[in-house]
Amino acid sequence: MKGKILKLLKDNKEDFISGEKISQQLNVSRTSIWKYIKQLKEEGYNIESVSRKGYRLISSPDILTSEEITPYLNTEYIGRKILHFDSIDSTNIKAKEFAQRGEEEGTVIISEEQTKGRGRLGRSWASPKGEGIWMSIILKPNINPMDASKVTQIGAAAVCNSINEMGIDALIKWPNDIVLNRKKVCGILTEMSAELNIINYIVIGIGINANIRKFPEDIKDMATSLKLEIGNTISRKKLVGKILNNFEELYNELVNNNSISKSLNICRKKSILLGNKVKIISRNQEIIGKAIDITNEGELIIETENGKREKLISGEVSVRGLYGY
Ligand code: BTX
Repeated sequence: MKGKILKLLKDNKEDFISGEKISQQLNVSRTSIWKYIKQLKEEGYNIESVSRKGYRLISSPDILTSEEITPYLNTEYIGRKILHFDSIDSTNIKAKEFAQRGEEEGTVIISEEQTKGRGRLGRSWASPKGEGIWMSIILKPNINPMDASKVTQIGAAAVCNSINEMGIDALIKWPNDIVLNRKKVCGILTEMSAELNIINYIVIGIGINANIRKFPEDIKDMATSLKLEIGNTISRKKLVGKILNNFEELYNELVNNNSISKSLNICRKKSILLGNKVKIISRNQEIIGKAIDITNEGELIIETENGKREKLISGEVSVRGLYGY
């Protein structure tokens, strides 16, 4: 009901809408309306209330709730349910709990802050309050568990496309980073629960440094935010909407045709690695060579100095000048 009242206020932004009208349209008592308006005000909505005129929405807060993101969505199922938190340990941890308990595909968990944001291999992810996009999408694809890493490529393509649509020229650092001016602006963490041949669920966690103003000392040379690079505060809700829209389109290709060709075209076109000399640490082994291509399965092909070609499914990649190599 709160969402419906908010929608009415948003649709009537130019004018006051009377309590009576809201009550008639939504079939809810005047007292309940007053309670919901009070809640909205507590969430940061600036609502003017004038007796005999009614209510008027002056401004909305910068929060990533379902009510704020839905107007930007054109998806069928991705993000149609958004669970929003003010502060939690990690959206991936929360999403896994929900998925385990039967939450359906497409549900998105978003938090304004993460107190234990996670990167790969137990590393941590800085997630300050209200300055980034910290979200996880629950997926239940009927694909082979061996193909789960393809979801990371879909996520990288969706985020890169969306940032590009905002007029910012981000690039993809295979397999799970988006970089801007050679610094990391987004990281993706895909986790899965599976049995031998069947996936129970996949959680794809996306962390975007949207409006972060200052980074901790230990990562300030490798990390950046969209705001620091372009000089403006960006609309987090608009960007979330774009990411979910792009994600659904690209993910549908995997689910319906067992292919990620559209995502890979973006990953190849926007790759910061292809054509460059790279160093990769994969399964405790260090490989130096030239990044040649990304296969249709999403693996990176490296040509070493002795002409041997290696295919990698994941790894820690550095390029000269990027992250200190
Ligand atoms: P990664 O292992 O590739 O990168 C983690 C490394 O990146 C850290 O060790 C640190 O050096 C650096 N780092 C930490 N925080 C930041 C930051 N905010 N910006 C840039 N660099 C940073 C990448 O792992 C995957 C990150 C996924 C984060 C999302 S947020 C929503 C979801 N929930 C959750 O707990 N994780 C994911």
